[in-house]
Amino acid sequence: MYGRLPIVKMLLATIALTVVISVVMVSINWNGQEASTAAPKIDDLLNVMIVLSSFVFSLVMVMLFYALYKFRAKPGDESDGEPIHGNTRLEIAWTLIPTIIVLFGAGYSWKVLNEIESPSKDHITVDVFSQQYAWSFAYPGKDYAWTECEFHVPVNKQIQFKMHAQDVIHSFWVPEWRIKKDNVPGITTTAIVTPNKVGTYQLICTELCGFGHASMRAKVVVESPEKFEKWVTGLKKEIPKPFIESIEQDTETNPAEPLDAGGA
Ligand SMILES: [Cu+2]
Repeated sequence: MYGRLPIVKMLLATIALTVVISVVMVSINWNGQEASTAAPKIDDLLNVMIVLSSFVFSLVMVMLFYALYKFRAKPGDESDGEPIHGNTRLEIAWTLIPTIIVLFGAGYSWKVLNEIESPSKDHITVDVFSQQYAWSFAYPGKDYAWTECEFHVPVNKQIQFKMHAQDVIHSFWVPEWRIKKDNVPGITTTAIVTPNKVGTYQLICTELCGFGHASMRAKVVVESPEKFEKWVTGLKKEIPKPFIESIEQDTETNPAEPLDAGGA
């Protein structure tokens, strides 16, 4: 045998490398400005994941380079390697540690998702219509006031977006809100967001949906409730009939018949 490994030294090297990588990676502002109540929670989750990944990466690198250096073949050594039959303690460790890390990540993500998706009674609903290659929006609380390529919402109020795809799969994404949700034909999906910073943002389609995908954007204005009321009551366009039909087919309030019932 090669004798005891310098476990304490390797652990110290792993911790030092973890700290260096984490400091660099966490200091980078990966997601940009935060403009919803969900954003800081999602960014914190990302930072915790970065630290955990840095630890795993550092551990693997320290062990790899130690093994490469310590057990390298001497010049002229053409013999076979020593036959090794495994190491039960090591195998338990490399099963248990990743399991604990993954379970911790799952539990923490679950908690964050629960918090950011918890519905509030005091919310407004906005219907979102996506089609190749444009967005439009209707306000059910305002007689289905309808707007194309631009929508406004009041600040510090929970908004429940009901997504209705008219043709292929699109995806609703406002980077500063962090929330991203697929729009799927035949299914109504919901995104819950509480914008908490007044400003102008961009809604981006983030599902490759065809030739004009890159230009499928809309202007998002977060403003005071007074300004929002004024803007929404000024909307004069009538909502097109197919969109009303999409709302009526809402799969959340009208679940589809079981597959075997229609004989289709
Ligand atoms: Cu799209």
